[in-house]
Amino acid sequence: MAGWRDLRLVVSRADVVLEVLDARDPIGTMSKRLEKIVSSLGRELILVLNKSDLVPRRVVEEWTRLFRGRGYHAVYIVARDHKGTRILRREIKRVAPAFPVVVAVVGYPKTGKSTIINALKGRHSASTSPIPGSPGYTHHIQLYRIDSKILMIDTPGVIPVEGSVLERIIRGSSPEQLDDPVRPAIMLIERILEHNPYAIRQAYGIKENDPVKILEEIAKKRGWYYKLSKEPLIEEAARTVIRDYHRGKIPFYITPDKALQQPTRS
Ligand SMILES: Nc1nc2c(ncn2[C@@H]2O[C@H](COP(=O)(O)OP(=O)(O)OP(=O)(O)O)[C@@H](O)[C@H]2O)c(=O)[nH]1
Ligand SMILES: [Mg+2]
Repeated sequence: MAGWRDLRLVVSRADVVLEVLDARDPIGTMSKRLEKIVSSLGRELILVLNKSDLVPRRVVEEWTRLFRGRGYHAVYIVARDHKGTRILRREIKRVAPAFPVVVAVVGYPKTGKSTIINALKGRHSASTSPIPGSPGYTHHIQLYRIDSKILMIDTPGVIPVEGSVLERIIRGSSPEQLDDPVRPAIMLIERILEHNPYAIRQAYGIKENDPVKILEEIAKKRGWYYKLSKEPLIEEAARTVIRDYHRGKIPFYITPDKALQQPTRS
């Protein structure tokens, strides 16, 4: 995982930065620190709300309006289905100070950065090359040619995950790497149920409301038990919940009015 210095280096190489947010939880996936770096270096910033297929259109439009009202450039897309890519490309060209423009795609893990680049590349050109003259982390960063006017930088794992304890745990490492997936999975389930009381029922057909019982039920349904004690293997169920959340299998999203009622997350 790279650090803030690497992020600064990436931003300094770009003219425009796309901050990729998860449309299900845009505030929870924003990085104030990234935005400070972008503005201190005088670069252009565009918020890209990705995965909007997982959110009703009126909600993602409300989010976009709210961000624009706060002075951001903002667009929403479904990178996976190549939806909204034309608008995004137009927005990039609108804010570009000069051409060819170099665009860094930055955001928390699994927000869809690489998918965005692939969607914009389309069938045209896949030619890539490392950024010339870059030391360390940025040496490995690839430059993608989108068209004759746009070059893009993909940045895997460049934002150190801040935000809530939950965000740090579920986005900081893959569910397979977590020593204790149960605690973050419980926090995640609580957060999901707070915003959609039916989410677990819809995703797994389980009617429980207690997070530990939910994990037990998931393990039982899949036949996951400890060999010796024959207790349900809730660790595996916990990993499944985190993975399903990233994949969008659990119906969950936050509306702007709810997010604005909540105190700023620490
Ligand atoms: N539902 C939905 N899923 C998406 C969308 N875009 C990307 N994904 C999925 O999100 C997951 C992560 O996508 P990536 O493009 O690998 O995300 P990334 O930000 O490059 O991830 P890292 O490089 O690991 O930080 C994949 O399973 C994608 O299929 C989208 O618009 N809608
Ligand atoms: Mg990636």
